[in-house]
Amino acid sequence: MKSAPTLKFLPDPECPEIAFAGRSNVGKSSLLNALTNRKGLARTSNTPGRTQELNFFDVGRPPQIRLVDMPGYGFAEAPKDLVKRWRFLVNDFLRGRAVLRRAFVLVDSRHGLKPVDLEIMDMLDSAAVNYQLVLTKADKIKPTELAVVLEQTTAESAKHAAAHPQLIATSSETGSGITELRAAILEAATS
Ligand SMILES: Nc1nc2c(ncn2[C@@H]2O[C@H](COP(=O)(O)OP(=O)(O)OP(=O)(O)O)[C@@H](O)[C@H]2O)c(=O)[nH]1
Ligand SMILES: [Mg+2]
Repeated sequence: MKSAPTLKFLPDPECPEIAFAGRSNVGKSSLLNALTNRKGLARTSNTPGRTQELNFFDVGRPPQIRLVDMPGYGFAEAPKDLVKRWRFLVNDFLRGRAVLRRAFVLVDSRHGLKPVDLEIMDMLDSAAVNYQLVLTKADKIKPTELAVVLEQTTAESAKHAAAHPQLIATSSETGSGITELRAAILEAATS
Protein backbone atom coordinates (compact mmCIF):
# COMPACT_ATOMS: atom_id res chain seq x y z
CA MET A 1 0.00 0.00 0.00
CA LYS A 2 2.92 2.32 0.57
CA SER A 3 6.65 2.68 0.12
CA ALA A 4 8.65 4.79 2.57
CA PRO A 5 12.16 5.92 1.58
CA THR A 6 12.53 7.72 4.93
CA LEU A 7 10.65 7.69 8.22
CA LYS A 8 8.80 10.88 7.23
CA PHE A 9 6.77 8.86 4.75
CA LEU A 10 5.55 6.11 7.06
CA PRO A 11 1.85 5.28 6.81
CA ASP A 12 -0.29 6.16 9.84
CA PRO A 13 -0.13 3.35 12.36
CA GLU A 14 -3.54 1.73 11.81
CA CYS A 15 -3.09 -1.92 12.67
CA PRO A 16 -0.56 -4.41 14.04
CA GLU A 17 2.61 -4.56 11.95
CA ILE A 18 5.03 -7.40 11.32
CA ALA A 19 8.46 -6.64 9.86
CA PHE A 20 10.97 -8.72 7.92
CA ALA A 21 14.63 -7.90 8.49
CA GLY A 22 17.92 -9.54 7.65
CA ARG A 23 20.99 -9.43 5.47
CA SER A 24 20.74 -8.48 1.83
CA ASN A 25 19.72 -11.36 -0.41
CA VAL A 26 18.60 -13.54 2.52
CA GLY A 27 15.15 -13.84 0.95
CA LYS A 28 12.94 -11.28 2.75
CA SER A 29 10.96 -10.22 -0.31
CA SER A 30 10.65 -13.79 -1.57
CA LEU A 31 9.28 -14.90 1.78
CA LEU A 32 6.70 -12.13 1.69
CA ASN A 33 5.55 -13.34 -1.71
CA ALA A 34 5.36 -16.94 -0.48
CA LEU A 35 3.37 -15.86 2.59
CA THR A 36 0.86 -13.94 0.53
CA ASN A 37 0.75 -16.40 -2.39
CA ARG A 38 1.58 -13.53 -4.73
CA LYS A 39 4.58 -14.07 -6.94
CA GLY A 40 5.48 -10.51 -7.83
CA LEU A 41 4.06 -8.59 -4.87
CA ALA A 42 7.44 -7.76 -3.34
CA ARG A 43 10.27 -7.28 -5.81
CA THR A 44 13.02 -9.86 -5.57
CA SER A 45 16.39 -10.14 -7.25
CA ASN A 46 19.60 -12.09 -7.33
CA THR A 47 21.43 -8.80 -6.93
CA PRO A 48 21.70 -7.80 -3.26
CA GLY A 49 20.19 -4.41 -2.48
CA ARG A 50 16.95 -4.89 -4.42
CA THR A 51 14.70 -3.52 -1.69
CA GLN A 52 15.65 0.06 -0.88
CA GLU A 53 12.63 1.35 1.03
CA LEU A 54 10.22 0.21 3.71
CA ASN A 55 7.41 -1.42 1.77
CA PHE A 56 4.06 -1.88 3.49
CA PHE A 57 1.62 -4.60 2.45
CA ASP A 58 -1.88 -4.65 3.92
CA VAL A 59 -3.53 -7.95 4.74
CA GLY A 60 -7.33 -7.70 4.74
CA ARG A 61 -9.59 -4.79 3.97
CA PRO A 62 -9.78 -2.88 6.22
CA PRO A 63 -6.22 -3.98 7.05
CA GLN A 64 -5.94 -6.50 9.88
CA ILE A 65 -2.19 -6.88 9.67
CA ARG A 66 0.46 -4.91 7.82
CA LEU A 67 3.58 -6.68 6.58
CA VAL A 68 6.75 -4.63 6.19
CA ASP A 69 9.48 -5.60 3.73
CA MET A 70 12.74 -3.81 4.45
CA PRO A 71 16.12 -3.13 2.87
CA GLY A 72 18.82 -5.62 3.77
CA TYR A 73 21.79 -5.22 6.08
CA GLY A 74 25.41 -5.62 5.14
CA PHE A 75 25.41 -5.08 1.43
CA ALA A 76 29.10 -4.32 0.90
CA GLU A 77 29.01 -3.36 -2.77
CA ALA A 78 26.53 -0.50 -2.36
CA PRO A 79 27.82 3.03 -1.76
CA LYS A 80 28.67 3.44 1.93
CA ASP A 81 26.32 6.36 2.61
CA LEU A 82 23.44 4.44 1.05
CA VAL A 83 24.10 1.41 3.25
CA LYS A 84 24.25 3.70 6.28
CA ARG A 85 20.96 5.34 5.31
CA TRP A 86 19.21 1.98 4.94
CA ARG A 87 20.54 0.80 8.25
CA PHE A 88 19.34 3.91 10.08
CA LEU A 89 15.97 3.62 8.36
CA VAL A 90 15.55 -0.02 9.37
CA ASN A 91 16.90 0.39 12.91
CA ASP A 92 14.88 3.53 13.63
CA PHE A 93 11.73 1.87 12.35
CA LEU A 94 12.27 -1.28 14.39
CA ARG A 95 13.08 0.64 17.55
CA GLY A 96 10.42 3.31 17.28
CA ARG A 97 7.29 1.81 15.76
CA ALA A 98 4.67 1.39 18.46
CA VAL A 99 2.39 -0.87 16.38
CA LEU A 100 5.21 -3.26 15.51
CA ARG A 101 4.30 -6.59 17.11
CA ARG A 102 7.19 -8.73 15.94
CA ALA A 103 10.24 -8.52 13.72
CA PHE A 104 11.19 -11.67 11.91
CA VAL A 105 14.95 -11.76 11.49
CA LEU A 106 15.80 -13.91 8.49
CA VAL A 107 18.95 -16.01 8.40
CA ASP A 108 20.22 -17.95 5.39
CA SER A 109 20.20 -21.69 6.24
CA ARG A 110 23.46 -22.17 4.39
CA HIS A 111 25.34 -19.53 6.36
CA GLY A 112 23.81 -19.46 9.85
CA LEU A 113 24.19 -16.38 12.05
CA LYS A 114 26.77 -13.81 10.93
CA PRO A 115 28.18 -10.89 12.97
CA VAL A 116 25.68 -8.49 11.42
CA ASP A 117 22.79 -10.74 12.50
CA LEU A 118 24.08 -10.70 16.07
CA GLU A 119 24.27 -6.90 15.86
CA ILE A 120 20.61 -6.71 14.82
CA MET A 121 19.67 -9.11 17.61
CA ASP A 122 21.55 -7.05 20.22
CA MET A 123 19.89 -3.89 18.98
CA LEU A 124 16.44 -5.52 19.24
CA ASP A 125 17.23 -6.89 22.71
CA SER A 126 18.25 -3.41 23.90
CA ALA A 127 15.11 -1.85 22.48
CA ALA A 128 12.95 -4.72 23.84
CA VAL A 129 11.45 -5.40 20.42
CA ASN A 130 9.96 -8.90 20.08
CA TYR A 131 11.65 -10.85 17.37
CA GLN A 132 11.88 -14.36 16.00
CA LEU A 133 14.55 -15.96 13.85
CA VAL A 134 13.56 -17.58 10.58
CA LEU A 135 15.87 -19.75 8.51
CA THR A 136 15.47 -19.18 4.77
CA LYS A 137 16.35 -21.17 1.64
CA ALA A 138 15.99 -24.48 3.48
CA ASP A 139 15.69 -26.17 0.06
CA LYS A 140 19.33 -25.32 -0.63
CA ILE A 141 20.82 -27.68 1.97
CA LYS A 142 20.43 -31.30 3.04
CA PRO A 143 17.94 -32.05 5.83
CA THR A 144 20.78 -33.28 8.07
CA GLU A 145 22.67 -30.01 7.57
CA LEU A 146 19.50 -28.04 8.18
CA ALA A 147 19.01 -29.86 11.48
CA VAL A 148 22.50 -28.82 12.61
CA VAL A 149 22.03 -25.13 11.68
CA LEU A 150 18.61 -25.16 13.31
CA GLU A 151 20.07 -26.50 16.55
CA GLN A 152 23.01 -24.05 16.59
CA THR A 153 20.82 -21.08 15.76
CA THR A 154 18.20 -22.05 18.35
CA ALA A 155 20.95 -22.26 20.99
CA GLU A 156 22.21 -18.77 20.15
CA SER A 157 18.68 -17.39 20.03
CA ALA A 158 18.05 -18.71 23.56
CA LYS A 159 20.74 -16.34 24.87
CA HIS A 160 18.81 -13.30 23.66
CA ALA A 161 16.29 -11.65 25.91
CA ALA A 162 13.80 -10.47 23.30
CA ALA A 163 14.05 -13.47 20.97
CA HIS A 164 11.19 -15.93 20.58
CA PRO A 165 12.41 -19.40 21.62
CA GLN A 166 11.05 -21.15 18.53
CA LEU A 167 12.79 -20.98 15.16
CA ILE A 168 11.06 -21.60 11.85
CA ALA A 169 12.87 -23.10 8.88
CA THR A 170 11.37 -22.00 5.58
CA SER A 171 11.72 -22.25 1.83
CA SER A 172 9.99 -19.77 -0.43
CA GLU A 173 10.82 -22.16 -3.25
CA THR A 174 9.10 -25.31 -1.90
CA GLY A 175 6.75 -23.65 0.57
CA SER A 176 8.10 -25.56 3.55
CA GLY A 177 7.57 -23.78 6.86
CA ILE A 178 5.22 -21.19 5.35
CA THR A 179 2.16 -22.49 7.20
CA GLU A 180 4.07 -22.34 10.50
CA LEU A 181 5.26 -18.84 9.74
CA ARG A 182 1.72 -17.69 8.95
CA ALA A 183 0.60 -19.08 12.31
CA ALA A 184 3.43 -17.22 14.08
CA ILE A 185 2.45 -13.97 12.34
CA LEU A 186 -1.19 -14.39 13.39
CA GLU A 187 -0.18 -15.17 16.95
CA ALA A 188 2.08 -12.13 17.11
CA ALA A 189 -0.47 -9.81 15.54
CA THR A 190 -3.46 -10.90 17.62
CA SER A 191 -1.97 -11.61 21.04
N1 LIG B 1 16.37 -21.64 -3.63
C1 LIG B 1 15.81 -20.60 -2.99
N2 LIG B 1 16.10 -19.35 -3.42
C2 LIG B 1 15.55 -18.31 -2.73
C3 LIG B 1 14.69 -18.52 -1.63
N3 LIG B 1 14.32 -17.29 -1.16
C4 LIG B 1 14.92 -16.38 -1.95
N4 LIG B 1 15.67 -16.98 -2.90
C5 LIG B 1 16.48 -16.30 -3.93
O1 LIG B 1 17.42 -15.44 -3.29
C6 LIG B 1 17.57 -14.22 -4.00
C7 LIG B 1 17.30 -13.04 -3.09
O2 LIG B 1 15.94 -13.04 -2.71
P1 LIG B 1 15.18 -11.71 -2.24
O3 LIG B 1 13.85 -12.16 -1.75
O4 LIG B 1 15.22 -10.66 -3.27
O5 LIG B 1 16.11 -11.27 -1.01
P2 LIG B 1 15.98 -9.98 -0.08
O6 LIG B 1 16.35 -10.41 1.30
O7 LIG B 1 14.65 -9.34 -0.24
O8 LIG B 1 17.14 -9.05 -0.67
P3 LIG B 1 17.32 -7.43 -0.55
O9 LIG B 1 16.01 -6.79 -0.89
O10 LIG B 1 18.39 -7.13 -1.54
O11 LIG B 1 17.76 -7.16 0.85
C8 LIG B 1 16.62 -14.31 -5.21
O12 LIG B 1 17.36 -14.73 -6.32
C9 LIG B 1 15.62 -15.37 -4.77
O13 LIG B 1 15.05 -16.06 -5.86
C10 LIG B 1 14.39 -19.87 -1.23
O14 LIG B 1 13.66 -20.15 -0.28
N5 LIG B 1 14.99 -20.86 -1.96
MG1 LIG C 1 14.10 -7.46 -0.75
